[in-house]
Amino acid sequence: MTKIICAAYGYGAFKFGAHKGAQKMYEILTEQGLDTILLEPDCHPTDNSREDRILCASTFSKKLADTTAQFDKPIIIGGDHSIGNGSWSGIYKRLSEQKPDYKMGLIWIDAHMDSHTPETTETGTPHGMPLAALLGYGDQSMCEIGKSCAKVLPENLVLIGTRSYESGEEELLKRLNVNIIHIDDFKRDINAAIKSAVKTLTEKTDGFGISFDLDVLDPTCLPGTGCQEPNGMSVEEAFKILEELKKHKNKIIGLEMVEYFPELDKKDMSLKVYMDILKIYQSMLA
Ligand SMILES: [Mn+2]
Repeated sequence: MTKIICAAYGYGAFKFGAHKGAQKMYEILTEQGLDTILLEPDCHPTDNSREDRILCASTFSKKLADTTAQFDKPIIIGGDHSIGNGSWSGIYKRLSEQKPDYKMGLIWIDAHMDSHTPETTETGTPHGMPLAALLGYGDQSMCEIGKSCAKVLPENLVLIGTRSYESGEEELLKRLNVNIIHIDDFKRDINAAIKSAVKTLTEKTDGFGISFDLDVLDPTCLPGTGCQEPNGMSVEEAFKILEELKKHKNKIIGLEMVEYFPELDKKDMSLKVYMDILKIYQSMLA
């Protein structure tokens, strides 16, 4: 049975509330009889300093990595996106112990790049940093989780739906030649965009993971998330990506969904989408 890990961490975002998404999902899924664990933070930032925020995000990600490393193909439910560093560091640790030199592919379905280092960030929020950390850039406490090395090679990473980012993180990803599929390119030719993503995820990898940030969707269809960005994907477009990736389900190593804010939702419309994504996730692992 698939292990579902609800990672109730919300201090990584500027707006506090994503932890409630994980807590709510834990209640719903436990009620449904699914095999679910709830992880809560042990570290609580005492002030708004960057150091404190980063320390607590790293502490939680370490706890999460210790958990994801125990299970085959887990589903991780956030929480804010800072947990991504923990999810994938733990999954990578497990797989690289089974096969040294394991090549992990990763698709980051998100309006943002999440590729800041403490040096380039303007806001200092850890949910803008997990991808840089997974690539091996950033604060040492973030980069050394699971294993003290980069968890994903730039050539095996693809971002899709990108539309809101700062120059520092864009420079890092461009310098590393990461495949970034901006929302306009995606909308112009969805089939070509998905084909490009699949190529990156499967060509030189042993397996790949999916990280889905709800803010990739347009706020008109998904109000229940903390960093809404206009001009997003429709629900149908996002599901099409997942259905195409499902054709390669034998290579899937783990699945993550983040940034659900119940307090910002309208008549549970975001919850419904979140549950639909979870259903697709479960079908990918069946
Ligand atoms: Mn994100």
